[in-house]
Amino acid sequence: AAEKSYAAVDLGASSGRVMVGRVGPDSLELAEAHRFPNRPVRVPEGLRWDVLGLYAGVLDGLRAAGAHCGGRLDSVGIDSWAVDYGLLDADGALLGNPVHYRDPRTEGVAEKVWATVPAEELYAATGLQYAPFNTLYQLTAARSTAQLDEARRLLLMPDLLTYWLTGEQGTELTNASTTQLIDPRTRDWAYDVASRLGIDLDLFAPLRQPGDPAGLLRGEVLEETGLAGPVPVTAVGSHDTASAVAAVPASGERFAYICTGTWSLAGLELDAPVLTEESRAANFTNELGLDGTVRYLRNIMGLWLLQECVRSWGETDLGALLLKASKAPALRSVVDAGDAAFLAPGRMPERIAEACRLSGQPVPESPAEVTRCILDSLALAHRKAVQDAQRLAGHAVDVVHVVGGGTRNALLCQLTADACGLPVVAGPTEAAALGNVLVQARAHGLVGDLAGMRRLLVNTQPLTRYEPRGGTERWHAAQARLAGD
Ligand code: ADP
Ligand code: LRH
Repeated sequence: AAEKSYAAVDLGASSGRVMVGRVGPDSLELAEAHRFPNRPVRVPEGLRWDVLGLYAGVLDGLRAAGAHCGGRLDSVGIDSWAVDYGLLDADGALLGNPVHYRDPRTEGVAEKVWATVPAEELYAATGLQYAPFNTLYQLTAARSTAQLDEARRLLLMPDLLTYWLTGEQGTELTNASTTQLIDPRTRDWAYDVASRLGIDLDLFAPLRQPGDPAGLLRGEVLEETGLAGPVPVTAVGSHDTASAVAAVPASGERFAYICTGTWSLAGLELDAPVLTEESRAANFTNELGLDGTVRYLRNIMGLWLLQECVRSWGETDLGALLLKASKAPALRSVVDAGDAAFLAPGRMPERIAEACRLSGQPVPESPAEVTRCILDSLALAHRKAVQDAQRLAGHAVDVVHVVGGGTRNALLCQLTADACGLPVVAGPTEAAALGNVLVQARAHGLVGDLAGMRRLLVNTQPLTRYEPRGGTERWHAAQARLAGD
């Protein structure tokens, strides 16, 4: 048949899902086969991912996906959050639970790294923004631990799950670019940085490009999922943000994007990295995208701030909370949503209140007021990232595409349009899964280049447009308040 069925496994920091994409030359439909929570676990040694639970969720999801298409899948692709990894011993067995990027083990580690490779040189060589959880810092924090000493192989999360499904090992490039061990100009390892920091690149499996074959589902997996073999696994843009950016339904080049979920990743798609000192100071990252593109963006704390508040309030009705927040006074208090001080879990309403108090603003009291403060702050951070990226890259835009779970939050989309003073086009919500599906379809010759993928999205996916309502000077003033001007 001209139409094919692909399973996209998309693991976000808050939930995992297995989606089924049906793709034809002019059609693209996405259905959810299975969704499961992704709950980090705190054990005595720190914060860990429940990787076996996630793998079980993937198997359940593949079974459900098969049921959607008569037991026949044309291929499977996996993407997940960045930077984290599992270590394998000489027999290929997993050593311990993968460490969560919010684990505090990397505190104070960057300074040690910079004593060997100064921060300026590191940026010039890797183009990656400073984040304490970059794999480079995680590996430095783990130096001389029994586990790392024992390790013979390191697999990033999507590569680890691919290995369990197929028995084959690789390191997919877009996600590898978040390790801070890749040179964004050569799109190959940053050999010099690694050797100066004593990081053994042989730990990594050979690089794979999005679209490369990544093996066949093992017999045992076919048995467990009821799928009819052979089912190939295809490397996709395995960094969830790379897949999401591939699925931004843009026409032309004058667009910014914001991938909103647990994080907000806001920036531009470029042909070449921006490695200037100014860009480093502004904490912009150059991650690698499809087809030689660079994802030039800034990490903003995102809906994590709200997730953590909702968790601490025990609130279950997000819709009602957002409705109340839409009626709360606008721009009363804002916090710096880019501040790494919000990275760790716990006590989020108190930490937000404290930040407002310290910057001399009214302290939000009710859940509706705190929620409004978070959404205003996110919109403000979106504005700043979109403005800074245009200036630093010399690349102007006239539309902002918002994709990911945050597109369900109409207030956030409208505030983002207002703050940026630009129209926002919201959707698709499951952008990462769509980008994942489209790269598989492309590997099978069903769709063309990135522009062709995007045309198909524009023609098939429901999108919502938000026009800016004016009043950008109020956002400018809020930004000044934050900077203490
Ligand atoms: P991730 O992939 O990082 O796990 P998602 O893209 O799934 O994140 O986005 C999750 C976020 O989407 C939640 O934190 C929540 O704020 C928002 N969201 C999900 N459903 C709704 C909804 N019905 N209304 C408003 N916001 C929602
Ligand atoms: C979003 C994401 C983001 C990374 C973070 C660790 O899920 O992949 O792009 O910076 O997780």
